[in-house]
Amino acid sequence: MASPMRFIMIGGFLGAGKTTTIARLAATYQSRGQKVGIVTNDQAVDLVDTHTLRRQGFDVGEVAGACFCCNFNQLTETVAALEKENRPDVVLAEPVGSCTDLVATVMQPLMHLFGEKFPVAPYRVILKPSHGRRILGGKKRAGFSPKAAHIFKKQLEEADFLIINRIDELEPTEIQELQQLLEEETPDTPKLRLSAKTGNGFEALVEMLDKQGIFGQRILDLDYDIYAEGEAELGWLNSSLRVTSDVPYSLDDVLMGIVTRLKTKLAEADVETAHLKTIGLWEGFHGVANLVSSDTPAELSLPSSCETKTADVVVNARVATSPEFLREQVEAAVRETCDAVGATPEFRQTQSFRPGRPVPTHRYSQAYDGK
Ligand SMILES: Nc1nc2c(ncn2[C@@H]2O[C@H](COP(=O)(O)OP(=O)(O)OP(=O)(O)O)[C@@H](O)[C@H]2O)c(=O)[nH]1
Ligand SMILES: [Mg+2]
Repeated sequence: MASPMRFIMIGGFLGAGKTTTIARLAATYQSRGQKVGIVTNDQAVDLVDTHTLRRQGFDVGEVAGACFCCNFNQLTETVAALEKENRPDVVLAEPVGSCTDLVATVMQPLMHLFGEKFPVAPYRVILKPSHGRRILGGKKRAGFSPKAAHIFKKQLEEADFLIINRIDELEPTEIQELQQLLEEETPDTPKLRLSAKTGNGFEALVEMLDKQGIFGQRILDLDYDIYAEGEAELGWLNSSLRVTSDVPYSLDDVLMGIVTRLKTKLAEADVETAHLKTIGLWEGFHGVANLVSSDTPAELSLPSSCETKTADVVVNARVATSPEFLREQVEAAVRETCDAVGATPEFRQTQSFRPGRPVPTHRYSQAYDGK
């Protein structure tokens, strides 16, 4: 039999740092001589994450149109396709950031149905400090409704271990405060501190993921009505467009222009952003801009340094508002940004909706005992 492919799933709320962590993990495993395959996931097509990871040279398969739990077979087929192409030693999987109950619906079925083929690593969930502080701290204006905040907490509850991310920008007292909030919520779960951006804390993470043992046993007690209603409070938008001009423009100005204008528009409407991300692609260049919360600045997380007359741009937005309003705001932000640099946008495809009720392919209500 071929050697097993280790399956590592990295969970966490929208914008927590999953893709950034996966890219760093993939590079780490490759430097050890291991082959890596990545599976991205979204409720719609045109994923910024898939483009971001492919542009970094990784083998990426995509489950687009439904989350892993509701399309379990597509997850295993996508892994099989990666296997056929260039058999990975490690498969890194990123679930949708508004999903929970992944132990019962993904890890348990994988262990039961494919255990020998895919030994499963500890399930790791990343804490997003901006929303973590507000939601776990019980702040009145946490940004999301109690039902959406419930999903955030349930994600933490099912983890084998937790990561406090973005320590590069947190004061020691802020890290301590987050650690304390997590201890109150999940006293029995080991916790690590990490900067997915700088790599600080990464060795401990890799060591933790290398652990052998029985993981993915924390099956949630979850009310699917609350879960579905919490998820449906988010407006979801994926849009792809081409931006052209007679004279070269700065691709980074376009990416940051879109995100900064959207930040202002959404703040004026008093709606909370879970994650706005946009990637610009042209020939060998790519750049990414993000906004992860209403109370943090827009960021050019990856400059393209590209001056061009043409580029393809993909916008993914997850915001606590209606999909119609979100679409209007995204289109307005794109048009205003293009006007400002003297370019013209041509929208190619836009999907904008509220996530539907999760209906898992499998759901294990008890942990599989290995028999
Ligand atoms: N300062 C800092 N920024 C980070 C860190 N990790 C991630 N980010 C930034 O946070 C933003 C979101 O990161 P992603 O890795 O895309 O988050 P994600 O969890 O994959 O987001 P979704 O796929 O939308 O749920 C990006 O702008 C990253 O550059 C970190 O450790 N420190
Ligand atoms: Mg991601």
